[in-house]
Amino acid sequence: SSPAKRPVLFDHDGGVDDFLSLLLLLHMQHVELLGVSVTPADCYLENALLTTHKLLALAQRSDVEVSGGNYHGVNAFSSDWRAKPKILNALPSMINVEVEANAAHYDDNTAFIIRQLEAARAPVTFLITGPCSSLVHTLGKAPSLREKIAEVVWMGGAVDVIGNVKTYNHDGSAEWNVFWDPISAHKLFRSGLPITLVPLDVTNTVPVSFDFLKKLASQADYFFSNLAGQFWATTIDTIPAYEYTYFMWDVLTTSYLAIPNAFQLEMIELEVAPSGPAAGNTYRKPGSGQWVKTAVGVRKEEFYEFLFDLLKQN
Ligand code: AGV
Ligand code: CA
Repeated sequence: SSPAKRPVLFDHDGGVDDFLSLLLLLHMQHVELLGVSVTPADCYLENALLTTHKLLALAQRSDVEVSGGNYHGVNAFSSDWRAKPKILNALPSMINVEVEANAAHYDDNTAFIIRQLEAARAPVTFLITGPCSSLVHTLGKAPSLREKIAEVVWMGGAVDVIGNVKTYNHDGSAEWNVFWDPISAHKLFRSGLPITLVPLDVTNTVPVSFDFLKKLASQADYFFSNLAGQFWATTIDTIPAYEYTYFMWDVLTTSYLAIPNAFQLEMIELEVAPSGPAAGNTYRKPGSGQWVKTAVGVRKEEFYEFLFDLLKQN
């Protein structure tokens, strides 16, 4: 008999690498994807729900339930970034994929997450590749369900490196997923949940390079290698276009579920600035008691090999 699969709830925010993460999850042998929740942060929800349903249909997993959120963080992503992933729905491999008529239906993802956690037979891994608001609001409504969560794996933060927020009245110390809703991040760190954080400290070491894309294209006879290559190609025209800044943020975080041993991890006492010029900054605070398992390094070759292998799928 095959070993038990690890149940996973996935909460993403509709960026190109969020969808690449979904694509990986759908092909990980030891993952049982229970449901997908979309937080309307680095996306526009209608487009993100549509892309989510199309990818599920392509992987023949239309049985996986999807829900969208209706909470908007205090620090909005720019509309240029949010609109950009709509291009995914126009790609030749995506545009004619049929989905249910009600696919672009707005829902309350906290009710959805409650339903999913209640139904889960074993504690779930809660993977987040956007802001953590949906999980925090869900547990605010149903605190006892934290017992159904085995681990929170979150792409977020910048601990010993500078952040990627560049905006008015901000000192640049924060990473965007935390900055969007720093209050929720502040609560998450106080929740006592076991958190594994994948911050910019480690994602900065894995940019999306032309060498990587060339090698991926050499195996483009596999449908999902081809599709992933198309997705990554859309990120080359990032905003601003003269400064290519795309990294394997969410893809690295998702890969952690399959290749945890490729990561160097450190238990760190962290804190989040909930407001002010450093809002969303995740920093070391000895004595805070908020121990977070933090990814500080990854064996890059192992990670890239894993991706090439996993994407050999038709
Ligand atoms: O900060 C990284 C997070 C990841 O979850 N997102 C993008 C990834 O999905 C925000 C972000 C930072 N820089 C960006 C971002 C950029 N240049 N374009 C779009 N989103
Ligand atoms: Ca994201």
